[in-house]
Order: sequence, then structure tokens, then C-alpha cells
Amino acid sequence: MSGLRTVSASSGNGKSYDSIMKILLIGDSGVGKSCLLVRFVEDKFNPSFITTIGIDFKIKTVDINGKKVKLQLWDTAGQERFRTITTAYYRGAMGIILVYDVTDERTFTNIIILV
Ligand SMILES: Nc1nc2c(ncn2[C@@H]2O[C@H](COP(=O)(O)OP(=O)(O)O)[C@@H](O)[C@H]2O)c(=O)[nH]1
Ligand SMILES: [Mg+2]
Repeated sequence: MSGLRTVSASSGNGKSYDSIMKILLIGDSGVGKSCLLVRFVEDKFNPSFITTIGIDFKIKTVDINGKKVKLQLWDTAGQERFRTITTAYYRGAMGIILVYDVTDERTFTNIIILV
């Protein structure tokens, strides 16, 4: 997984941030997880549907009370692939963002099942 290599490389130069937090995005496929992530990290929105393949993460460093906190935000390929990646995905997570589509109640009930 390319992401894990990035983490260990970053850990080597301890000056670029004060702490690192692994945050997960979970929820059904198509609820907008990837869009939410791209909006938060790059402030962009692409309306075309591009299915996320495998798992990936984006990095955003934020300033919290003068500390540089490096957010490592993990995205999934969606529910259908979810069970196969559970262990690696959850490992070391410090926060989980539950994402559902407000126009589709099933995506809300599905997230309760996931949690
Ligand atoms: N109307 C609307 N569509 C959205 C919103 N967020 C994402 N989408 C669309 O919903 C589809 C699925 O989004 P995506 O981020 O790929 O979902 P993911 O499978 O959970 O990663 C895409 O076609 C997006 O353009 C939103 O806030 N409003
Ligand atoms: Mg996605």
C-alpha cells in the first residue's frame, strides 16, 4: 500500500508536524465520501462519479492551538469492498467520519450496521 510507505517516510522528518492523526471515512458507496475528502483537502468538486479503487488517503495539515496536526484522511472503495479491508483500514484510527446520503435513508441505516 503506497500510503503506508508515505507514513514511515514522513515519520523520519519529525519537524514537519507536531502530531499525526489517522481519520477514516466510512459509508456506502456513492454517498460522497471521496467528494467530501477532495473538497476538504483541495477545495474542489468534480460532479462526475469516479469509483474509488482500493483504499487511499489524503493528507492535510491543520493548525490547532499553534500545533501542526497532520491529518491522514483515509478513503475506502465503498461497502462492497469494505469487509476485505477492515483490519488494515481501522488499525491506528483516531477518528471515524460516518458519511451518508441525506436523500437516501438506507445509507443511514447501513452505517449503523457498519458501526
Ligand atoms: N448533489 C450532490 N451530489 C454529490 C455530493 N457529494 C457527492 N456527490 C455526487 O455523488 C456521487 C458519489 O460521490 P463519491 O464522492 O464518489 O462517493 P463515495 O463512493 O462515497 O466516495 C458523485 O457523482 C458525486 O458527484 C453532494 O454533496 N451533493
Ligand atoms: Mg469514493
